[in-house]
Parts: sequence; structure tokens; C-alpha cells
Amino acid sequence: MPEFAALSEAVVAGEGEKVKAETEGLLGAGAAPREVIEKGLIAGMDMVGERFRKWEIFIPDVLFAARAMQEGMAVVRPHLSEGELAEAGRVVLGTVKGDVHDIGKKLVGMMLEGAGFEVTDLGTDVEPAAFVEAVKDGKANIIGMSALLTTTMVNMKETVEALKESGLRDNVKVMIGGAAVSEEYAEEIGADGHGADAAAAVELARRFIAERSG
Ligand code: B1M
Repeated sequence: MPEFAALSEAVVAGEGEKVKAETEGLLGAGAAPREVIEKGLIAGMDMVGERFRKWEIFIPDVLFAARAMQEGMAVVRPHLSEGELAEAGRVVLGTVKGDVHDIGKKLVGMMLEGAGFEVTDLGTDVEPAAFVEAVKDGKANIIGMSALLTTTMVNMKETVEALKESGLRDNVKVMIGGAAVSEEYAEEIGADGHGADAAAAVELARRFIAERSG
């Protein structure tokens, strides 16, 4: 029987082919899809997040790991029910209006997927109305906005205001991040939290979901 630890280690090492093989092996041996995600893929990404936080590994390592994890997710996904997919939470991510920086936001998206979240990435230069539409379409219980420019961070506030105006603000948690913003700014604009890096964003998203369910 293949082991969950071997899958986690393959994720940490960023070995996509090995991740796929270990994932298929575990499923073939009768492991539950949810278990493969939690004890194998997510456990691996948790280790990656931890090492990234301690500066033991760097952004390229995280990207390789996240890509490898996604290869494993692609194998497991068809085995999951719709309910199981939605369980961890749905995050809609975007870089705010006027801003095209997306490297950090993509990293956040990959880490969130690694943690089992369903992620819709609206891309860059995202209008407040597009975030609102995504909430209306039921794609989000968490909105995640990124901004790298002091000139565009104001559009996070615009988005929070647009959510309020549409009456949807209480339906979602709002998380912000990116080099231009801070915890203080999150408070100032009425967001629910700030993630200093991709690992912190995952922790925050998990906290939001835990609060919602309990
Ligand atoms: Co631009 N740029 N740039 N740029 N760029 C910065 C941000 C800048 C600090 C450079 C500088 O002057 N020292 C400066 C901003 C100054 C300011 O406003 N304070 C700047 C500028 C001025 C500009 C232009 C205006 C330059 C010009 O044209 N005159 C222009 C603006 C274009 C626009 O957006 N409208 C511009 C353009 C570009 C490029 C297109 C060339 C390119 C972007 C390519 C791309 O992203 N596809 C670029 C780049 C690469 C940078 C730097 C060099 C690197 C940014 C980056 O990717 N960092 C940057 C200087 C720097 O930071 N050293 C700079 C790596 C990334 C992993 O970190 O994005 O911070 P970061 O993400 C982190 C965390 O912040 C957090 O997690 C990530 C992982 O730990 N995080 C979140 C991010 N989003 C999150 C969301 C969350 C939670 C956490 O929840 C939702």
C-alpha cells in the first residue's frame, strides 16, 4: 500500500510525476479521495508553507510544490463529489483594478488550492463589479484581493463598498494582501483580514471557514 507520507514528500520536492503516481497508487489501494487530499497533498503543502515561513525554502520551491500538488489534485478531483469540493470553501481571487502584478496572487491561489479550497482567479485589473458578480454567482464565500501599488490599493476599499452597496457584504469574508497593504489597512477599509504571505493567507482562509462552521 503506498503511503501518505511518500505523497507529501513528493509534493514538498515538487516532483509532479511522482505525486501523480503516488496519488493514483493510494486511490487504487482504496484510500478515500478526501483522505488522499488531506493526509497527502495538503499535508505536503502545509510542510511547504511552514518551511517557506521559516525561510528554509523560497518562492520557486513553493511554485514547484504547488504545481506538483495541482497534478495530484487533477487525479483526485474526478473522484470527489460536488459537496466535498465545496466543503473547504470557495475563494475568488483577483488583483484589483489598475494593477497587473500577479505573481504573489498566483502563489496565494496555488497554496489555497493546496489546502483544499476551490479557487476562481479573476486575473488582474479586476473591477469591483466583477468581484460582486462572482459572489452573486455563488463562486465565493471568501474574496481575496491583491494590490502591489499604493495607487491601486484604494480599489480594495472600492470593492468592499461595492459589496456593501449590493447587499452582499455579509455573505463573504474579505481578505487582502500584497506588498502595498497591511493589517491596519484591512481594518481601515472594513476587510476581514490581511495575509502577509501565501502561507498566512491560507491560515486566514481556514480561520474564516472554521468561524463559519462553528
Ligand atoms: Co512593478 N512595482 N510596476 N512590475 N514590481 C513594484 C510593486 C514596486 C514596489 C517596484 C519599485 O518601485 N520598487 C513598485 C510599486 C511602488 C508602490 O506603489 N509602492 C512598482 C511599480 C511602480 C510598477 C509600475 C507602476 C512601473 C511603471 O510602469 N512605471 C508598473 C505598474 C503596472 C500596473 O500594475 N499597472 C509595474 C509593472 C511591473 C511589471 C509588469 C514589470 C511586473 C509585474 C509582472 C507580474 O506580476 N505579472 C512588476 C514586478 C515584477 C514588480 C516587483 C519587482 C516584484 C513584485 C513581485 O512579483 N514580487 C515589485 C518590486 C518588489 O516587490 N521587489 C514591483 C514577488 C511576489 C511573490 O510578492 O506580490 O508581494 P508579492 O506577494 C506576496 C505577498 O505580498 C502576499 O503573498 C505573496 C507571497 O508571499 N500576497 C498576498 C500577495 N497578494 C496577496 C493576496 C492575499 C494574501 C497575501 O490575499 C488575497
